[in-house]
Amino acid sequence: SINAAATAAAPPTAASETDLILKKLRYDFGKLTPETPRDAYNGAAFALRERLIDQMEATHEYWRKADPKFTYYLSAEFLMGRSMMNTVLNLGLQGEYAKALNEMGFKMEQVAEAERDAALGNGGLGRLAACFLDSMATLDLPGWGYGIRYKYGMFKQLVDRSTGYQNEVPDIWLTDGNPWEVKRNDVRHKVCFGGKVEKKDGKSVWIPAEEVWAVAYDNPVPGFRTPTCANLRLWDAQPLEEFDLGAFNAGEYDKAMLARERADAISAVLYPNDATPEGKELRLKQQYFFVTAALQDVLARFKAMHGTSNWDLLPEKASFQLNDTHPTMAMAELTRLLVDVEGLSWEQGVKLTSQCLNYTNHTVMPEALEKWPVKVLAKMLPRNLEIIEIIDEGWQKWLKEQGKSDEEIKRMAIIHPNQWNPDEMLVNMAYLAVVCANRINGVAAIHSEIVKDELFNDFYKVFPSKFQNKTNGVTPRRWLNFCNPELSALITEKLGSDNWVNNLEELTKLRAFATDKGFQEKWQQVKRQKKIQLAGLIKQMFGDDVNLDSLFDVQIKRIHEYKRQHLNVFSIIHRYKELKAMSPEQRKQAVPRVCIFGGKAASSYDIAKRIVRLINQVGNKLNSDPDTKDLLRVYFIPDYNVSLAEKMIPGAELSQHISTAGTEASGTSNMKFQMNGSLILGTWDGATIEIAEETGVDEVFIFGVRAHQIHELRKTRKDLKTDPRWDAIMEDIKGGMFGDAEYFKPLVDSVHDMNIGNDWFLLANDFADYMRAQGEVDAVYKDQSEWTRRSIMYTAGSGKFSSDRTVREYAEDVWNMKPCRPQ
Ligand code: DL6
Repeated sequence: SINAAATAAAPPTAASETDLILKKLRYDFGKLTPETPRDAYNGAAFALRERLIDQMEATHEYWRKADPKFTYYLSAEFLMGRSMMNTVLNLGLQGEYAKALNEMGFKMEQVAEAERDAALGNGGLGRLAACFLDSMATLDLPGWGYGIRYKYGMFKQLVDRSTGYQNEVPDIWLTDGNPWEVKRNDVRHKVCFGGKVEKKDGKSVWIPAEEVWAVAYDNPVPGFRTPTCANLRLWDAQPLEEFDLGAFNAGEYDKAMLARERADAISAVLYPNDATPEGKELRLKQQYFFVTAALQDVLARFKAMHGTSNWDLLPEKASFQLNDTHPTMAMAELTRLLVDVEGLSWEQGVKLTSQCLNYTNHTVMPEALEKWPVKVLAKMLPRNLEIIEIIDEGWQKWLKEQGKSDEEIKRMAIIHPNQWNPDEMLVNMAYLAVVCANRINGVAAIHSEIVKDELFNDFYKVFPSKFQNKTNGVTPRRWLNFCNPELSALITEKLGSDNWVNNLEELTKLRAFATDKGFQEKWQQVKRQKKIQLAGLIKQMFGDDVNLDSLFDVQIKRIHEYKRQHLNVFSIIHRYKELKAMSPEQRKQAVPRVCIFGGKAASSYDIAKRIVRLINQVGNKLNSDPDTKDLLRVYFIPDYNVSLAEKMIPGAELSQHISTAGTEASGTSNMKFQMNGSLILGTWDGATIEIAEETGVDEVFIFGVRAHQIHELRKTRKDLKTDPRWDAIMEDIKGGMFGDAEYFKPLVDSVHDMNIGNDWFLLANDFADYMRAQGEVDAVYKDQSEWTRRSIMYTAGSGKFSSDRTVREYAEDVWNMKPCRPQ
């Protein structure tokens, strides 16, 4: 709303933050004063962006001169969440911005709420990548992230309140503009697809059928209390020719736009991490697209610095971390670029590739370990396929020379028949990565053992020194300091400084105060405050007031059978029935609970969607039952994302991490909850085991079978005599206690009817011990002093789980690089 008189007013000079914000608002948005929080956000964000760009440019100028070794983090997902508060706080500008926004009539928190989440990730894997970037910048480690600038992020989850169904709609996150990125029109690389490979003078020459541009968008990543500002470079696909005028003039309008549409599709949407055949080709295209763009970019930088005759220097200057199998086409692509484009010998190309590339495995789920049909690769990336074939041939030959049996060689072949369809040959991308990578790691101690002993055991026996563990971590800036300022202030007051934000191990000093009554009281007051805020969110979303004396019990993560949200909801059903059977006097002794869930089910994951609906339907029944509603509530928070996590985690008193032992590679929300003093109800799985070791195994409510028992238990599951309470719950659901018995039948059958499902994730085996642990939770909660002591012990034990520690370990053991702080 520009009015003529106002526009004629003298433009503000950028002397103060207020002036800068108003100037941005005026010239970029045509507004003289911010009328809404979104206006204030626009002004503030674009003002901050200028500082970020200055800092990023200064960092890169410094690094160009200092020429340190770089690490490039290649990931199909970066779950960055919101940027404004992170920027303000990392740059140390909270005072200035709070004041400036106040002068305009806004609170900073309210303005921050106007930002949309950048949800370019499914869950833990993408969020880990975001935490690592924060830590790399904070530790002054020269590092860049590379990924895709998806036009549509992770889908928006809608939940129909009355029926409980999940629906998905696109997440159109860029409509209002994105102040946190800079388009680099001049930074672009050609990406080719399809066509054929021809032999010329004994060399393979790829004649592609389709070409697009990968155009760079830079997203500055500021470190905390350092001048270092790293970069996340995301690629957008653009057609080489915007539009075919010849076709247009001939009236073929669709054909005229075809190139644009095909390019658009590549960077259009982040796929949900399920295992559907649909879109497989497009997914491969996406993966190759960002991988080759990143590699070309790095090689161009290397050549600019070191020329074209110093290729042996490459491993001293560049290390790549491949985040799961998604970017593992890099193994063939770097060889292709070095050999076919730069003219290196095959031997040198392959050697440099394996010196520079490292692979992190994030899952043992076979469906998530990508395998590409040879047919698809032949059509889309014929030269890469040829390279993989040569690598595989050499690999098998080498294995033979090492005396491996035919059976072993068959098991370790990179290209092998599809287990379910022997006529189809597949390229096993994880095997390719393991064969070619310099280092391979899992993401928690138990997971790394499984990687060595089961998943890649044959390979581990061949090169044991390649394998490592790097237990995950999360950034304490976002996940404690920023999302829980109240607890952070209390910690800082007690420890006498806030050095812990950069050195989380300092939190161990809190152990000395865990039984101090005065400190416990202050700790409880903070938790109460955070519970009030979380209750406010429930009120805002559902219109309900919840009993603040209830135990706030939270399970937030992607919905998956292995994560076992259904085990949680089954136990809630049992609790409900117990409460119903109690007399009013007995009920007075019960510990009230508010059970809060959040998480998206992949759109084509049928059972996961049924779990979402069951949680909602249980909530619908329980929350309106006058006998129990003061003692037990269930809420499913729709569209769970990073900014909701920032609100839910600090308010939680208990969090559940109840995956079947050996299935959750690490988990990272468990670390965030621990930092915020939430107790954990969990299984012997992923990083929960290490959290228990750090906190004290007796402090954690831990239950269930161990990973090494799983194989045997699966074989004998059909003979298991199930707990009568379990049987009753199954009958209740099948009997329609929560409506739509037909709809819930497949879910119940999957864990209960051994003729139909097989309870692969062993819910029934763990049920009784889970109920025991739940009883222990209630008993400890009745003793608030003991509960608070444990809560302090959790935070005190969380130092290990800072991503600063994880990234430092990667830098030392994998990347072999040192910090380089701009002076
Ligand atoms: O390492 C980050 C994160 C772990 O904490 C989770 O336990 C694990 O499930 C997740 N893995 C994936 C891999 N998925 N795919 N596709 O998301 O990684």
